[in-house]
Amino acid sequence: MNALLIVDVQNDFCPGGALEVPNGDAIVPVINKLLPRFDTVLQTQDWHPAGHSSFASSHDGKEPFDTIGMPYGEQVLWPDHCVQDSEGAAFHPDLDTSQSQLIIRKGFRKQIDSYSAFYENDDTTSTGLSGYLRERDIDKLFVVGLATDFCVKWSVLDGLKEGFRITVVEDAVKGIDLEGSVAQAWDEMQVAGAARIHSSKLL
Ligand code: VGL
Ligand code: ZN
Repeated sequence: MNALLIVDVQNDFCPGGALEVPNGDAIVPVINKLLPRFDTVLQTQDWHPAGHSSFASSHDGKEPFDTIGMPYGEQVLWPDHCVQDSEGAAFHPDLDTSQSQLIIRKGFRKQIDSYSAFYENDDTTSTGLSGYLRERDIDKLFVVGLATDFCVKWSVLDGLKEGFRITVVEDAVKGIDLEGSVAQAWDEMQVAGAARIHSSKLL
């Protein structure tokens, strides 16, 4: 069984948002068009408490996009974004969320960031998504959303490790692109076994 996984299509990742992805909102109509092709639609929502450890503002002398060593490894520091219950954390108003059957919130533990839909950045704390998919006999995910080089990439790599087949819809993802990180993300995803297609192939 297939499912569509929509990663973090939230106001803060769209133009005008706190951590805007260039043209992030351009994927919204593409995703809406794909929805009728799927019986199962799942979403993730970046959902941080105020003062989250991934925010540069939580660390003296640090600026957004600096990096810092965390107990679980290197962490990029971000502008404050997707704070719980804020407008920035809401889904883009044009995204049709009516078909979404599950929304996985992530990044809600103050001390750990969480890019992937499957595991938090410590690579150990599970979101429970693998179990949900297995119980529902879903073995193949089509992944869309934001950002290609962070939450999309880590969701894809973890999903492959968990044994799911994964296809990334190339015109339904957009990236932040820090020093070539989008091209690198595509490399990593494809080397790990992800397929890449254009949405027109699904319509
Ligand atoms: C994301 C950086 C910080 C993402 C979330 O959705 O790709 N990136 N939090
Ligand atoms: Zn975040």
